[in-house]
Amino acid sequence: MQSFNHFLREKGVSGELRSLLYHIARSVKYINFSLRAGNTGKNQSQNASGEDQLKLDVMADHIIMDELEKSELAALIISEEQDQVIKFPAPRGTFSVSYDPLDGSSLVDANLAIGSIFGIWEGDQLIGTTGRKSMIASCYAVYGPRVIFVIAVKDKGVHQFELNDVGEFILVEEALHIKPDSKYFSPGNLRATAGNEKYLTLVQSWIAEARTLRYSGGMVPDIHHILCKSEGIFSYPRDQKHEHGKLRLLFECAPFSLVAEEAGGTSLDQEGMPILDLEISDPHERTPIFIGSKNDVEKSIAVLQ
Ligand code: AHM
Ligand code: MG
Repeated sequence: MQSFNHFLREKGVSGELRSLLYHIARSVKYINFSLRAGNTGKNQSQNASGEDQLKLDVMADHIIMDELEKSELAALIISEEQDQVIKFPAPRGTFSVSYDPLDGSSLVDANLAIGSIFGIWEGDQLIGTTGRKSMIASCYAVYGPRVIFVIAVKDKGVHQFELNDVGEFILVEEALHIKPDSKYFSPGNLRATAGNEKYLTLVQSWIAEARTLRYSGGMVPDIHHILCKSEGIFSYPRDQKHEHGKLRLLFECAPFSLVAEEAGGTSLDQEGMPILDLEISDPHERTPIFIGSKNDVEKSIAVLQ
């Protein structure tokens, strides 16, 4: 039984990064409690992208913000639920954290699995950099029947932890791996097939190959499924109304792209550019994403050109 702090210390992860991850993990425990006990209703407010917020979206955002402030390790944070970046006054650390406090909140009423996603960046400048240059770690939590916490550290792999009954995250699987070819598919934004024959052809080819469909409508459990089974592809292309798709570069796509690459998979935009090489021009910018088994993702992009 190894706690994540002990495990990461053995892997040579710095004390500062472990401490930041400890605070993130603490916020995950409080969010998990709020999900079980809190009010699942609407908040009568909208986030930076003009989407309706649940009370739980706002609560999760505040829990993370407070915990990151207490850590004194983050210089700057930016949340999917807030318009502006927040710069913490001194004493503060050298990391920036981008996060989606409650991804898949439209699934809360249906009681499907949802998650939180975090990107950890070096320095206090996100605009103008790329995930490849500045992201040093990312992590996500899956709130399902069990609470799972997955951490990717640059050049140190992807590792899965599970919350036990006494509130500790214990290692359950080391060095998660994504194989190059897969028999699963998780086709997001199928609405795009209405205006994009190439995406229709791609989805039909997955059906013709008799692949197994695994799609829940939540990016976190859908991509976590790929990590668990060591194979799969998740897609979320642009459509006529949304020229950059729906999913956000800083809060969702870049953190998961580090996870995918560290596990031996890949993550590309619709033109085949690695998501980790996209330059950040706006905190709330979006990008189409194709992520998972390397050969599947590359073949998919070829079909879409
Ligand atoms: P959210 O951050 O507002 O919850 O939106 C992100 C979620 C993803 O988890 C999921 O892949 C996607 O929205 C599904 O959206 P849609 O059903 O509109 O295609
Ligand atoms: Mg989200």
